[in-house]
Amino acid sequence: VEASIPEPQRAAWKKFSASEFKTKDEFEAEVVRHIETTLARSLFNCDEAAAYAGTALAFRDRLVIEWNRTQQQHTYADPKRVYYLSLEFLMGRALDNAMLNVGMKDIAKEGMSDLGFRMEDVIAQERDAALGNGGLGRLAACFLDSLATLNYPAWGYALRYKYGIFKQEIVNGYQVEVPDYWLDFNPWEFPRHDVTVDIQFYGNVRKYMDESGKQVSVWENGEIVNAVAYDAPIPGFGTRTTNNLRLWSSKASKGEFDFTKFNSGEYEASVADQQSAETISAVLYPNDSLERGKELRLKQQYFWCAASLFDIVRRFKKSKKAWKEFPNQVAIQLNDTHPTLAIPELQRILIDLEGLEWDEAWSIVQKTFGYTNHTVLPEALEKWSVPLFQHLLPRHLQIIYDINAIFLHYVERNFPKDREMLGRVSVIEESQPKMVRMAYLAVIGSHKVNGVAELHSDLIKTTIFKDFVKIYGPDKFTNVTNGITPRRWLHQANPRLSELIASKLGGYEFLRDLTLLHKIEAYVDDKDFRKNFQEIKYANKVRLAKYTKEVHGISVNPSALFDIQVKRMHEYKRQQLNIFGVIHRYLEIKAMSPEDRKKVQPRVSFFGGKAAPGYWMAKTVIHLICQVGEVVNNDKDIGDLLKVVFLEDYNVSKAEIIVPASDISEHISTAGTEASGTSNMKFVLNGGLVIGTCDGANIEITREVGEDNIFLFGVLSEDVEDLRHAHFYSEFNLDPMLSHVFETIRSGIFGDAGQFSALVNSIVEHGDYYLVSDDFKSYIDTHKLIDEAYKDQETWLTKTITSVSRMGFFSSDRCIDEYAEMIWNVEPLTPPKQNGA
Ligand code: NBY
Repeated sequence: VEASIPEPQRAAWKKFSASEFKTKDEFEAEVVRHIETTLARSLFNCDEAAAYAGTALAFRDRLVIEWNRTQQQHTYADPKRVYYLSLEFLMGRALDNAMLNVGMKDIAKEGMSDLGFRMEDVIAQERDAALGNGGLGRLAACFLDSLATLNYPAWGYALRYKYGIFKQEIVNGYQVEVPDYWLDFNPWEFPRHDVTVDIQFYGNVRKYMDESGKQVSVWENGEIVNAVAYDAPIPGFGTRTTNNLRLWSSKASKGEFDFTKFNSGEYEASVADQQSAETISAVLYPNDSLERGKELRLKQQYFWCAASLFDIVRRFKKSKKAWKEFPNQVAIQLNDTHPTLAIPELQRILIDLEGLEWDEAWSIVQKTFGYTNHTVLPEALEKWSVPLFQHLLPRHLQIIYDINAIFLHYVERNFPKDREMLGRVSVIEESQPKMVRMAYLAVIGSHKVNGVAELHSDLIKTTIFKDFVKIYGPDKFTNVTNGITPRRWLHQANPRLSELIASKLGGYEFLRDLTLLHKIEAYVDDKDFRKNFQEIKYANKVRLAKYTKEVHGISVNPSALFDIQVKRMHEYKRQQLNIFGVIHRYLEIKAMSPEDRKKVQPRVSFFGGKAAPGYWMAKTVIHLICQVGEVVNNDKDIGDLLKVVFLEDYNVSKAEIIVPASDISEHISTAGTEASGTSNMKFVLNGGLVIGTCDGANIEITREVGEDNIFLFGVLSEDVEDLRHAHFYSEFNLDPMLSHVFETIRSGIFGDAGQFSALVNSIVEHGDYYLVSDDFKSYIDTHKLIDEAYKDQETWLTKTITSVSRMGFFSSDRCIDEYAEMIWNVEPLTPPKQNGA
């Protein structure tokens, strides 16, 4: 490539090519230059926002240099690449992460102080990039961090939503949703106005025979929307590799205006067309577990899949390799079923546009895709109505019917005795209207399907994909237990703990190989280490207490046991079980003599999480938590013995304050419903213990840390079906403690009881689907054990240190290496040494 550029120009470029700041002075010079010239501000009007912008731009320059270098290296070496297709990337803030990954935070901190600012305040100026709902989106973000850190040539593809997940305000104890317009100032993205793709919708399919007698399909007419690429650099930790996250933004295809309309006097109409095109990437759907079948959502999915595949295919074609090499150059991972349209889209590109035969194309498709399932909840499985599909994507519907016909034919030949099977496994559900089952299409079009924790991966094989295991054999299905990046979730969120660990392990290598943590188990009896460890936990609790006071006006005692449940609000996650437990605790304390109260272990119960805007039951639970807080926090009998806090607008940056401050965190889903959970890992890694059910990754956490270091309770997943059944067919006996809780709610002390009746009735009258009544007693008993255990601070400390030292397995680096080996078949591409390039 370089040889094509004449020597004099090459020399000039080399001479003036941008370089990275290396010293504090150079850093300050860059910040001041950016503030004065890029932002056109000065010493006299430089506030914290400007200091943030200057710092971000200085680091961005560094990132861009390595980003360009990485992409050039990848273009030149042309290795097999991984493409992670996810409609969500819950990235949080970028600056702190960039400073730590590049390794210049200390220098920057001193530089900022010279310029009159505190780094924490500067970092806090950044808005979260909140392009996700919850665990699925955050997992994608952790994966990008690991992919770059491990030097895998990888790209993420998503949508550039104008509005991320809504901001949650609590007004009079109710959730109110406020739009999150986050793009006012975003130094981390680079518009690529030259990288665009035209995306087609609607229209019709014309079929004809060409000269050779081959049947040809042409998708014609309809509407064109333009996709514009926006790129963000993803730096690895302690490596020069800087990967790319490409976000697509939608735009009217004829540029600013439709000039025919414009010239014929339809100015408003032409602007309206433009806005309708821009609507496609306007907003992230805020449902984390319910598919609502909205046309705009399907449009988003196709827009994003088509743009990404066009881009991937364009890159592949530059290498001039034969099509059969495609799966050796490209691995595409589908993060849940949201990108399943990529399967028929690639088939369409290969047969309609590139002229491949069906079978050859289909074999390429199957080898290219892998599909990760994140849920077994029936209401979360994506289905699209056939008439909607026909209208929006007529050619894709034909291709899906063909895929299905060939598949069903295969099933029929191999399972001639099981006639029912055809209806069960068909991609088309024979309902009114007919529906396309996206998960089945994803299974059929991929070479591997994985669940996200052992139990979950077992469950998908025995429930939703049972028939597919018979059809394809068990090897198509595998497990990759989720992980988290220790860079953000230890080093960044808990710098003092990271430093303490580094002081014992002789450096920060554990952040690149988290299994090294096992070596700190040797210090579990070391007096100084224990003291420091405990002191850091206390300081993190003080930080959360301060935040709680400042933001919510509630004083909490940092010496109390901090009990935290933060995650999306959902009946299956059972925040209702938690708040019923809190009410029970309150009633118990109220009933005690002053003498007995002295023996009570003081607690603060923290909750946080967003409810999907249309999910009334989840909103009711938020309201109950807030109302219970009002009563308990103002009850003079109770004082510091119990506080209840609902932390508003839980998000990634708040998690970085909340997670390191727990003594106990709650992961209490009905067994078999939480695919993995990932915050459970974050809490334990930061020196907290878990109360949890035998569900998702709790089971593997138990295996790693040992049964003595976790508080498990509740029914097992294999018993859930029978218990549900029993609620309808035998007498429904409520535990007297739970009855008392319900009576108290009905008494109206937490406000108008009417608003909580649907919640209580879902248990006492409508079958208690999530088994709150079955698990209530063992939940309460387990909290008693926790109170007792916490009183013995020495033993508690031993449990937490031991647990931290055994969390090495849960790094997303381990997880990404497993994907690379078992699913993608890709190798890392090591960057050149700093000066040997
Ligand atoms: O994915 C979560 C699982 O509940 C959790 O157990 C797991 O640890 C995590 C990572 O594997 N799933 C999740 O967060 N799902 C969503 O956010 C989501 C978002 C959108 C839709 C469905 C689910 N949707 O249908 O639009």
